[in-house]
Amino acid sequence: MQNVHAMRARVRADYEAALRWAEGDDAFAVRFERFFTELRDPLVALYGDDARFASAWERLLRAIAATAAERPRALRMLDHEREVTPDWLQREQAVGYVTYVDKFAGTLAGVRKRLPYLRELGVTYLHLMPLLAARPAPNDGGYAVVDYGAVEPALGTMDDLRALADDLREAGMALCVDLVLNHVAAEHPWARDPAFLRTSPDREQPDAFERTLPDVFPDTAPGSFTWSDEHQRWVWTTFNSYQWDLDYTNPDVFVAMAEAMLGLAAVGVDVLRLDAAPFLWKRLGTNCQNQPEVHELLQAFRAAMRIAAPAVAFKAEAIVAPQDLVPYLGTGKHEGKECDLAYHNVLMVLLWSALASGRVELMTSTLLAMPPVPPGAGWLTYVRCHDDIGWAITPDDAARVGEDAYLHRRFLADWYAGEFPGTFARGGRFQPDPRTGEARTSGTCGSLAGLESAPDEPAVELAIRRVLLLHAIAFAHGGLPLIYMGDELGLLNDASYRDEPDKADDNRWMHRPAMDWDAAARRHDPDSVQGRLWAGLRRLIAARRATRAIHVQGVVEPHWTGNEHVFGLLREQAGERLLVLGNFTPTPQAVTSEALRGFAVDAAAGEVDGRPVELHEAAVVLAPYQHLWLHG
Ligand code: OTU
Repeated sequence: MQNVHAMRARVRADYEAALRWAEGDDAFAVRFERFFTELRDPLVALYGDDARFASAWERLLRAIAATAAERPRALRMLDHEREVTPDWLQREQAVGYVTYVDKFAGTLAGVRKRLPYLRELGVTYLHLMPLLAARPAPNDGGYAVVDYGAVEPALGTMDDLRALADDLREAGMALCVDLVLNHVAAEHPWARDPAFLRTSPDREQPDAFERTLPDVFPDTAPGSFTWSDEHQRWVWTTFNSYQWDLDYTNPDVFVAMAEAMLGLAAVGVDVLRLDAAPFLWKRLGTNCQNQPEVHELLQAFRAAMRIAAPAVAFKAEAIVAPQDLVPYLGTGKHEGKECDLAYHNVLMVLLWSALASGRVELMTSTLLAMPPVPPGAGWLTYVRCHDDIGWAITPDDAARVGEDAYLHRRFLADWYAGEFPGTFARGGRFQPDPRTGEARTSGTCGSLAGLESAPDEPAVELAIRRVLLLHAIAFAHGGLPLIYMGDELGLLNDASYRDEPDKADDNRWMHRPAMDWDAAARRHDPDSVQGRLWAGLRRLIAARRATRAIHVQGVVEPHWTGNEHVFGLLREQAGERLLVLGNFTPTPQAVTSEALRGFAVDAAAGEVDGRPVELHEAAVVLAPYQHLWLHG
């Protein structure tokens, strides 16, 4: 640790050098001063004793200074704008959309042509699934990168990405791109260097680690290590055998990944989705997730980005328990902030749970127990994404409402696999565990909500109402709501992946259908499924825009309605109050006026849902799956 102190003094000397590299740029000088210790301290703590650190550090400073110096005027302006608007991702106007480039529009150039569609929907944030050069299939949908400096050739070039980023900026939309930082494709040049990997000559270490390591893909990729003939060693592979984990104890790995991030910033990417963030640091005897060093790494990445390109934000992809999740939004050591956004996986799981059971006690009590989000950060709320739904219901959550977590998780897996009496859902079991009968769930929003199984028009209408209800809560919750490609049209499960050998064993592909532009063309027909969903989502987006209480910095609190089938969500910001009620059953449900605690119900309360409000003397009655927006 003596070295650490010496190193701290040494790196301070490099400060002057870095300032010279970005000579004459006052804004850079200010940012460099402001974030210097936030960059230095975590890195010195992680690598101060490592002989490789001195050269890595210098390379890092040069990369930061170069990125800042090369930033074109439009991006510098954006840097300034976002420095004075730190809540730019959390405003009530923000609405996200996530899609695969190829499935949506073939190529990046194709996406540029489809921007009017996204504009019409009201999208302000576009997340494109992995688009950097990946190994040939199988590549886990692009999550096995061979070159962080190039776009996947089938999708286009870096120039196409830059042109798309320019168009999006012009249209007032931010661009989010995936950054896979835990692992690289086995074919990546970095994977030729054993110092970039976690390897072991024999089974001793792997066996020791695997005693406490959970399997992410137990069914298709059991174990966390893969034998490499090339290295004659076991290589750490948390996910698939062709995704090789990087060794972040090596400072050169940190700098290589920082350079990849800075490269994307230079092209005009606004948000980086940090894939599989919890897994970056391994520790024997643990599940090798959420280790304290992960937070130091993220704080250092963030500080580097704040100096080079402060317009760029980070989104944490950490599907972990709430107490482990909130630190990714920045409550760590060194006063460093980390990510600006994180997926609210718990809300997503609770929405589907409430829909299956028709009961809201678990959602109400679990959300009440959620730790608050640190100031300045926000949730990403969503109903579906490209991954499976893992039924993350803990024994504590279930016990609070007198349920058994294991039985409830099994019920949800059965219900959404379409194998429970009375279910409306058509989905698939993902990575089923034959020992426990548990499984995660695959399926599109439309299929899971009953559109696929609906035998007649009344059932179709109920399914549409379910889709809209879940989105209504996600949109009202606060944070940045994300619409998953095709859900705005009710696209159903796509079985074609089963005919593709490289995808057949991964049923997450069932909910990654190609965009159906013929279906999209029906979106203005008010009688079509597409027209009803489209109009419903547009009403939600308009309601969000018009409601200041939705601003993420305000209060977000579940509200007990006295009816276990009707969820209540209370929002409050700057004196404006909003209570959203949602009926999670296919039958009418009443909420007494007393339970509304002063919120008056008027005709306008039903406008967002699009159905009239049924008022009785002392109660309001919600139609099947109806949501009401009460202002107070
Ligand atoms: C992520 O998911 C991606 O979203 C997946 O599509 C990838 O397959 C995977 O990384 C590998 O790149 O476990 O079941 O806590 O939940 O990183 C999906 C984070 C996953 C993990 C998450 C991972």
